[in-house]
Amino acid sequence: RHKFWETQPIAQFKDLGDTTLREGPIDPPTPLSEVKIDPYNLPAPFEWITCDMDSGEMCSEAYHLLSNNYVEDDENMFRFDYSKEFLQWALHPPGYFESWHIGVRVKTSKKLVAFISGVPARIRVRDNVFLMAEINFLCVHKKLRSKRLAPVMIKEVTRRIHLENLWQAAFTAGVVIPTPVATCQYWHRSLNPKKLIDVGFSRLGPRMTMSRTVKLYKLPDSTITPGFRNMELRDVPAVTRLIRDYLSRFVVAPDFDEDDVEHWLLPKENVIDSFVVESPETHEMTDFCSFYSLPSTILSNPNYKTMKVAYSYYNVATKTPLTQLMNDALIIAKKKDYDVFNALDVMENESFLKELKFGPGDGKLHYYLYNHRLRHPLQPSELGLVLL
Ligand code: NHW
Ligand code: EN5
Repeated sequence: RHKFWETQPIAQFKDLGDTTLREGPIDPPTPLSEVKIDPYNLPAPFEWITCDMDSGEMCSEAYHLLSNNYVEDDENMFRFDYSKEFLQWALHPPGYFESWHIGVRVKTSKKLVAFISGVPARIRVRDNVFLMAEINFLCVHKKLRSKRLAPVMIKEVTRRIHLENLWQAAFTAGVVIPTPVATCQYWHRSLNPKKLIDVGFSRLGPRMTMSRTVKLYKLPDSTITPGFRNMELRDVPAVTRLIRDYLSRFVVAPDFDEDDVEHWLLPKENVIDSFVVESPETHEMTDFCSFYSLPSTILSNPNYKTMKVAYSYYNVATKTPLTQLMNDALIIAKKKDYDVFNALDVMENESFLKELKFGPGDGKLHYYLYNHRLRHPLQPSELGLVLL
């Protein structure tokens, strides 16, 4: 059934609920001297490259490969359109390895036809922190699909990660392979319902007119919570404390330090927005919320080419009710001209989704760990991890 995945150190479907299996790493680390030194063989027309994503040209090539060939919804109406600035941000966290940004070119034409990337992250699973790779942006050009290139790319990124002495990885995917750690639901909150309906992203509900729908999704012009403002560099220590304390309650979550928070959570125009609530009286930092920007190309619509989409990222509410905090995030996203606000049912998100008029989408997101076994699958609410 899964000719490739059956050979990999991942929990197999048949292991689920087997209480004799221990939680934790599946294969032990091998001595670095035993890690294969040569890259895996690609079919003859192709060659490996390491992508310097600081180079404008390299980054543009990766951007164009992804914007034309990356993830689509099940009816091929929309395709993710990660921006160049987003890719540079996503691939350059503290301690990144350029060798983990891997391209495949056609030898003769030098055309980039496939990509895969990893970045390092400290991920806590229950009481233990593991140095892991987060894998993302696996993409094979549409014309080269189903030729078993993906397994070679996965083995090559694994080899390069092993060379840095890392032995675990985390990733998410829309497809089911052995074996999800958790399966999450996408939820969507319309901000620009007329456009969303025009492009086929959503539909007019039963017994609804366009004007009733527009009214249903109306939002105030400005945020409600006193002390709500953009996060700034000087907030990094307080936000780190807030986030670390909050994430400690989930089974799987990143172990963020101040450098991580500065990289992953400080606002970056059209990439990441983040906000704090600073008490006007005590100047205490009590709440935090954030969303990242991932537009989608609209495939074949005469009126619109692109849809602006905000994705809920990390949110922490200690004083402001979480629902009110997220409503303020919606207000800002609407003001910034986003068409829709997406969220997964991870962390405590269930608690605000319905009240804030999110509806379930037709997409699911499966979370995976490589070379790490959990005895049972997790509930989405036990996940404190959001991958881009
Ligand atoms: S998920 C997004 C993945 N990308 C896309 O969906 C873009 C559009 N699709 C494509 O480009 C986020 C191709 O369809 C791809 C597959 C390249 C997906 N994850 O080459 P073949 C990520 O980037 C397995 C894992 O013939 P193809 C996460 C499939 O099950 N495996 O297919 C990436 C089959 O194996 P099986 C996937 O359609 C995580 C084999 O690939 C997969 O031409 C990567 C077929 O290969 C997916 N999303 O190319 C794993 N999609 O055993 C990282 C298909 O079933 C693991 N497959 O026969 C950790 C590594 C690091 C470890 C470090 C210690
Ligand atoms: C790795 N980091 O299917 C990520 N999106 O629901 C890779 N559906 O947008 C894995 N099909 O339901 C990505 N509108 C896996 C997801 C791939 C993309 C995907 C889904 C998520 C999506 C939309 C559009 C569907 C178009 C036809 C959808 C309904 C919205 C409606 C708004 C009003 C309230 C009810 C819901």
